[in-house]
Amino acid sequence: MSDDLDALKHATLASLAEATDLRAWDAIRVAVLGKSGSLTALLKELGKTAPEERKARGAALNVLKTELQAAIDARQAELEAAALEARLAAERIDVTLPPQPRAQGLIHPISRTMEEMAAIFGAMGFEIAEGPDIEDDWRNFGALNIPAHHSAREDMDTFYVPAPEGEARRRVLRTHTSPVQVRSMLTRTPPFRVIVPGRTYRADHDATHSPMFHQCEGLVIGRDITLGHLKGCLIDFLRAFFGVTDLPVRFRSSYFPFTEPSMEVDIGWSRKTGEIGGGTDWLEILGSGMVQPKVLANCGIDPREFQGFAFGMGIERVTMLKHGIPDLRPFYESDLRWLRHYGFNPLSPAMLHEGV
Ligand code: 2NL
Repeated sequence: MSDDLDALKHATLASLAEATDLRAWDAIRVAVLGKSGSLTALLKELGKTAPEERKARGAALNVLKTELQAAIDARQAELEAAALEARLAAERIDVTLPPQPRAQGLIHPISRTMEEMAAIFGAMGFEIAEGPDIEDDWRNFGALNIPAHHSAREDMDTFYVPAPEGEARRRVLRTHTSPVQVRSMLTRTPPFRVIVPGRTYRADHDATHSPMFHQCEGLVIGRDITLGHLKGCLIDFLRAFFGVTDLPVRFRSSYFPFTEPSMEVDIGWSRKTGEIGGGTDWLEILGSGMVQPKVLANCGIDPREFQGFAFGMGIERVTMLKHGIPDLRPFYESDLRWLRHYGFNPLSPAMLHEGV
């Protein structure tokens, strides 16, 4: 092989070896075998070669072309395989890695209890009623047959709010959710069932009382509502809420100005272990009674035609009992460590199961 062909062969093989990607490889291919490539140019010059050298030169050029074409093809295969390997490595997925961390954000135990109550009473046909935190004295006390000298009405317990511009009477921060039930009786047509979860306010503040706390009250009004309905409804609720199907429930005679007869409701538990439904001790859990006829009349319902029952319970208290939370104060402190410990994952099967 003549020197120039030998030089071209070695130069091409060397640059092919140096080409590390297909772009560089293609540049070499075009520079050698392309339309204006160096080997193509040599082939074109064959016609100008002296006739006695033409045959040998042509044969040498053809051998070189075959050789270089083979080298170029082989390098292409190598580079394509390397590119595929690199892509497979880059796109590799480790299916054994743990999944994405779960969504952040937890449901506050107060919210969870209110949602569970809404789900249980909702299944019994109750609607949720809401109303303002600031009420007038009549809706909070008068309509409920709470006398002026009643302890809950004294300045000690009630937060007063100045009368609005142009009005004579001061307002109160509702001391219970009952004014919402008063509103329900005034605006709804019996029969109806409502529960009223919400914020309430009392001016006592110590380790077991917060000036703002939460209640859930309920009210059922109909033509033939009896104490039997009250008992069945509350027994079913308490067993569903605490998840104990044979939970012992006891009704104990009591007094409230807005119900007659009135009953406090106890559940069985163990004072020693705190286990709900276990042990031989009783724990007061809610207050209830048949709505006082005067209260029905105050709220525009004829007590000769309709009667009903009502009940009320403290959300914080039942939440602490259900989940073994020992202290009331952290409920309102937004301490992330407490919230992470007692909060609920909104996507957990338990939360979805509650239907809330
Ligand atoms: C308790 C006791 C109770 C009611 C609340 C009520 C409301 C109206 C009429 C009649 Cl508008 N009653 N509510 C009745 C009995 C007990 O709550 O210990 N709450 C924490």
